[in-house]
Amino acid sequence: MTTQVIRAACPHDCPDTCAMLVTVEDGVATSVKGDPDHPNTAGVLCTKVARYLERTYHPERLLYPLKRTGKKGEGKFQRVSWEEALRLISSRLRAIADRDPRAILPYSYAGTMGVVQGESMAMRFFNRLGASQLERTICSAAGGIGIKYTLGAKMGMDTEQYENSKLILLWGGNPIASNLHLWMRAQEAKRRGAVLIAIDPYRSLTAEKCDHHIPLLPGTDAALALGMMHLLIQHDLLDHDYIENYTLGYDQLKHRVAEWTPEKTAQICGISAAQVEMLACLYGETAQRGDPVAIRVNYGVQRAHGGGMAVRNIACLPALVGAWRHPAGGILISSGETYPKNEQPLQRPDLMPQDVARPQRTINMSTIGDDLLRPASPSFGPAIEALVVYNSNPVAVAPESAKVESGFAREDLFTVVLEHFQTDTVDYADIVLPATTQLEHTDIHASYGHLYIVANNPAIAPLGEAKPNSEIFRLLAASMGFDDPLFKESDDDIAAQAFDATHPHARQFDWTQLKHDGWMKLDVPDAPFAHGGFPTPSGKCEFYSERMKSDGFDPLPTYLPPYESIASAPELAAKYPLAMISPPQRNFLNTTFVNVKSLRDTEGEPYLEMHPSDANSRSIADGDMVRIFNDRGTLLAKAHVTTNTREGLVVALSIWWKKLASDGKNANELTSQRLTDMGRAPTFYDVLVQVEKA
Ligand SMILES: Nc1nc2c(c(=O)[nH]1)N[C@H]1C(S)=C(S)[C@@H](COP(=O)(O)OP(=O)(O)OC[C@H]3O[C@@H](n4cnc5c(=O)[nH]c(N)nc54)[C@H](O)[C@@H]3O)O[C@H]1N2
Ligand SMILES: Nc1nc2c(c(=O)[nH]1)N[C@H]1C(S)=C(S)[C@@H](COP(=O)(O)OP(=O)(O)OC[C@H]3O[C@@H](n4cnc5c(=O)[nH]c(N)nc54)[C@H](O)[C@@H]3O)O[C@H]1N2
Ligand SMILES: [Mo]
Repeated sequence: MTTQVIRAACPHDCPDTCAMLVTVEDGVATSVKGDPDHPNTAGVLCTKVARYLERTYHPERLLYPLKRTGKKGEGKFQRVSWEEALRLISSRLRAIADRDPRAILPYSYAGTMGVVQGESMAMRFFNRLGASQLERTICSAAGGIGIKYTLGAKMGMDTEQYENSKLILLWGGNPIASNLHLWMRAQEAKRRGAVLIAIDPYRSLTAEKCDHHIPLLPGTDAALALGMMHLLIQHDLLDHDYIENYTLGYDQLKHRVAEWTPEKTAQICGISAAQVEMLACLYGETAQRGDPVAIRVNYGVQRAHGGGMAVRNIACLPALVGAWRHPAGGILISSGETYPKNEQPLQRPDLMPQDVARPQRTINMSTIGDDLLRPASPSFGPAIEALVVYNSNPVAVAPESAKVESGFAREDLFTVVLEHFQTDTVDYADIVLPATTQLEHTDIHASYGHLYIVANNPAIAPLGEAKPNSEIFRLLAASMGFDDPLFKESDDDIAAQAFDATHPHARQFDWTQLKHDGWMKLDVPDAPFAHGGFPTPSGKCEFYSERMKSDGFDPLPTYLPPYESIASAPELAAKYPLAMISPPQRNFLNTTFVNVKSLRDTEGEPYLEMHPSDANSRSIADGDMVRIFNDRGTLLAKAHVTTNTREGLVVALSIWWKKLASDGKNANELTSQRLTDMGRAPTFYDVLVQVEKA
């Protein structure tokens, strides 16, 4: 028997991007473990990826190309050869491209976060084709823009430093579920005497374990940050020297936050003035003592109307108290832009045809429901005639499902899906192509949590006739007659170009070495903004932002209420009085892993958490089936009556495969396609519903 241990990377959409060790015996993977030597992974994998073999060797893996035989959505297919599948796809795409290639749309997100199996060969293909561009907004676009206005880039604290913090605000995130290795650092900090505070409308697994929980109303975080700034200034809990040297617009900010008294803040956030005081004073006083104060701001705050502004406001706090002076102080939303990614050579935007009669067209992935149903028009351009979906499950994850499904059900739409499993989206495909999993292909990974580049070596041969995405796009390019040499580059060639080794952060980057070592840390200073140096236009932390002004926003921190809330939409709230959020279940990763039985069994069935007073007034008992509805749709779930939610808030942990739910639906039946203030991102947690006993 031959036994090998292969260095690999977890590919999933999670800030932790774990370094993994895969044991292979006679060509079969027999164990997947966290690399004990990798400082972030520390030998620990989450419950989901610890089951990666169950997913890889799942009896329902797609192993052969398929062609549709039933109606769209029915999920009936017959096996075809790769030659036949490629011929069917290229002849159809060529016919559409001859009329207008912009009628073809790629739809992809972060099923794998790998550079090779993500947007490299695929983007070269779609750019060369002249297809519509996809605006990838579904997750982090609002906060990404918000943080950039204040700090200049998506970068910040090193997650490894959180264990040295003395106060950690976990703001709109549930790291026990979705950023496990940060939670491990937070627990270490707590053992060393730190105070942990969760700011979250819901008592999540994480909030339950923190010292304090501030259960504000969804979509009101921008107001809470304004109220904190008011108090920091009023009580003079400031670092005047830091403000003077490294920030812009303090006087205007001071003027702006004057009206944000604890009472006004509390009223908008649905909490008490004492809670606002406690939060601001703990933050300011800890910093005044010279102790590091840290904020981890996550995705929960971005999924409402004012999500961009909320992140922009929260990002002002560390500079006010001088938290950036310490490696263990500051804020992190994403470390993504610390990596010098080589997008130009990987994606080759220069291949896009320059045709004045057909200017480039961009489609927002978050409004795919509306856009698939839109006819051709001068402002929109051609109707979408073909979709090529990879690394994503839009039928389940995109908002306002009823529209998304009607779009995918169009008989005249040609849909190709590259997948591991027969997802809700695959059910609507004309052609299905089987993709390899992380154990079967090569890749290289950045992270949006830590600061390492992680290599993924293939551990086993592809199962069945599955192929890597990169290879599928190479084959599609060949069958479309694209013969440029860049479509012949291997996965190793692509990985070797992933990062710019002339950039100071990645001077040690060398793919051959990395494949052997498994991972390397970027070369960045411990306290990136200790002496200013913010990548903003002024080089300072911008309380006042000229760029925001020219982009049409208020240049100072402000509060934009949710689209759907009792305070901001009283007429709608009269019909649908309950706010609904649908954050991730611990044992699923978006919709990935929902079909892994052991993980699904842990989560049971779709349920709706509601407060006892909301349940009682509707005669709903724990365990009853309930109907959740609004103007966009209706969903069934089992009621869990619990004080983990606040009055007026219901929580539908997500994201279920629709076909695995009793009514064939999930929470996106109720979400809307309205977009955030910044970044044109979805407002998944800005939703009003009514609930009744089913
Ligand atoms: N297990 C698991 N891990 C994941 C994922 C997963 O699906 N499952 N998804 C991955 C992805 S794609 C992402 S983007 C990240 C997400 O990472 P996080 O943002 O840490 O993840 P969530 O678990 O969604 O936590 C969001 C929290 O925000 C709260 N929240 C909702 N609305 C508001 C609000 O208006 N204000 C505040 N302050 N809080 C609010 C929710 O109750 C929830 O507890 O996690 C990644 N990791
Ligand atoms: N209601 C509600 N909706 C949400 C959210 C929410 O909190 N609430 N969260 C939103 C967020 S943050 C995000 S990021 C999106 C996530 O949306 P998606 O990025 O679409 O994530 P998944 O649902 O996990 O689907 C990824 C798919 O990619 C496939 N895949 C994985 N690796 C590969 C590969 O190598 N090749 C190919 N071809 N396929 C592969 C997986 O099998 C899986 O079916 O959902 C959003 N939708
Ligand atoms: Mo996400």
